[in-house]
Formats: sequence, C-alpha cells, structure tokens
Amino acid sequence: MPANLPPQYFSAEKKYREAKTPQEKISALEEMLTIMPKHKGTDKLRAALRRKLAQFKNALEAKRKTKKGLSYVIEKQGAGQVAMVGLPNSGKSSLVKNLTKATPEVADYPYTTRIPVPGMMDYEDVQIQLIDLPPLSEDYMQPWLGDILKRADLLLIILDLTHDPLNQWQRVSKLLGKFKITVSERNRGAGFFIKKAVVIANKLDIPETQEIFKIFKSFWEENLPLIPVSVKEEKNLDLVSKVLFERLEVIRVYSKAPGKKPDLTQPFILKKGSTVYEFADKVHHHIAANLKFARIWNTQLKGLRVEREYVLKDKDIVELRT
Ligand SMILES: Nc1nc2c(ncn2[C@@H]2O[C@H](COP(=O)(O)OP(=O)(O)OP(=O)(O)O)[C@@H](O)[C@H]2O)c(=O)[nH]1
Ligand SMILES: [Mg+2]
Repeated sequence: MPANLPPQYFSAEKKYREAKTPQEKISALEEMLTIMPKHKGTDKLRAALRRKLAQFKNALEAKRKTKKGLSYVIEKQGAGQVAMVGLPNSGKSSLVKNLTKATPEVADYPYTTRIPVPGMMDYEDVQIQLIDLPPLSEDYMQPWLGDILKRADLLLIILDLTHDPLNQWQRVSKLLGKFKITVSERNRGAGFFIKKAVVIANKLDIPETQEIFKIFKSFWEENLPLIPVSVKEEKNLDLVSKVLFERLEVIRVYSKAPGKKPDLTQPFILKKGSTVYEFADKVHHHIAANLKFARIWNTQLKGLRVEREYVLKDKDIVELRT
C-alpha cells in the first residue's frame, strides 16, 4: 500500500536529517509523526520513526538522569503495587487497560508505552494497583525503570505466546539482571534484589498458541506461577487477579466495635503473619498501647478471646478491647 505522504512530511524529514542535537532530532521526528497520515501504508514507517524517537529520548533521559537523577515515584495504593514487565508488544498496556480504569495507549508497534501509567484493579473487596511500564529490551531501556521495579511489591511478567516464550523468558531474566533484579530461585547472584513474580503467557486466542504453551510449560523449571491468558478474549484474567492477590501475601482484616456489627465495607490490609497487636497499631497507635485482648470471628471461630500475639488470617473480624 502506498504511503501517500504530504509535502510537509518531506520538509520535516529534511529538518531531521540536518538536525545536530538530540533535541532537534526529537522535535523533527515528532513533527514527522504528526504530519504522517495514519493508515496501513504508513504502519511500518511509523513504527520505525517511533523506534528512532525512543532511541533519542532514551539517550536524552540517560543524560538527564546522570545530571538530575530523573525518576518516577508512584505512590502505593490499595492492597499492593504490581509492576508490568515484558518485552515490547507482549500486551502489558492491554492488560492494564482491561483490568483497570486507566487508559494506556495500546498499539501493534513496539515501544508504545513511554511513561508509567498506574491503575487500580478490583479484586473482591479490595483494589490492587497495577503499573503499566515501558518494555524491557536489549536495544534501550528507560534508566528509571529499575527503580520502579525494585519499589514494586510484585512483578507481573508478560510473555507473548506468538514469539518463542522460552526465549522471551530467558531474555526477560537477563534484562532484569541489568537492573540487578532477579525473580528466579535458580539465579541469585550477590547483590541482587529478589522480587516476587507471577508469569503470564498472553495471546492464547491465536491459533497454535495452546500447543506452544503446553511445550513451554513442559520446559518450565521455575518455582513461579505460570498462567496462560488471552487479554483480548479475557481468558483466565480472573485467575490472574486471584494469583496476584495471593502472591502479594497480604491479609484483609475487618474491625468490629464492641456490641456493634463488624464493618465489612473496608478491610484493613496487613502483611501475612501480622498479629492482633499489629492490627491494633494500624487502627490507632493509642488502641495498640492500651490493648488488653481481642475477640476473633471467622468461618470457624465465633468470638474467641485471643491475646495480642495471636496471628491473624485473611478475612478475620477482630474486636479490639482496651
Ligand atoms: N491476539 C491478541 N493480541 C493481543 C493480546 N493482547 C495484546 N494484543 C495485541 O498486541 C499488541 C501490543 O499490545 P500492547 O498492550 O500495546 O503491548 P505492550 O506490551 O504494552 O507494548 P509496548 O508498550 O510497546 O511495550 C496490540 O496490537 C494488542 O492489540 C491478546 O490477548 N491477543
Ligand atoms: Mg505498552
């Protein structure tokens, strides 16, 4: 299909060729992309230009980072923060778009996502924060990406079943290694950040990917959850939410005032293994300081009296007595 480019495009292209600094290159490339009509005939060219643009922006950002230490800090919200990790085009943005109200750009060319986009995913009566991120890649990676990944509670690694998933897994592991991050028990070098992870294999709706997944799974040696999904057809996405919640290793605890019904609308979120005392401290440090005992309700217990060291479980209802 012909590209049918307007004359303004060629003058922008001339600017690009004559540009000397990265800033000039970036603005010329952006101009070319704006002028270029969007249709099938220009898809390849647009992708190539975006790739160039990414390269220049990345170089510029790397420079800025060494000067000013540019980075993004995404404030944690909800039951935990989960960072999207994957090679270009694996479906990171599609997933965040599907599971949250956020609207990151989704496109069939690589390097679409340039900045972090957080969104909240509903899971039962809590919300989990997902952060869409630019891809991992051997060509160029945002220098601030490693900091966000290290700060997240959990990584969601997205592989694309249409492009040799085993090879992608190896590349992702190696690229995480560049930030001194590992998710594998089998690969724990000194000084590495060990992160929890869930792995999903996407695009299960495409023919033959079911067989590819079976083979991939037979080679899978990691002690990590591995879930085949189709974001497009919303296959297995409920399971992804459930496994993310489980891997965050948090519990929900509901408070109950003496003589009143429990408040089941807004659970407190605590780390797995938290005690009655830690719950009290989260409600109010004053209550923790004066805590005498507590009563617990759940599917088995009906108001059992427990001491402050008692370890709570997910969905416990707790009455704190001071
Ligand atoms: N068939 C199919 N296509 C999918 C699925 N999920 C995503 N895609 C397509 O894959 C392409 C890339 O999707 P994105 O969500 O933009 O991928 P990304 O990982 O965010 O890509 P970058 O931001 O470039 O790293 C788009 O054309 C999507 O429509 C899926 O489950 N099935
Ligand atoms: Mg994206």
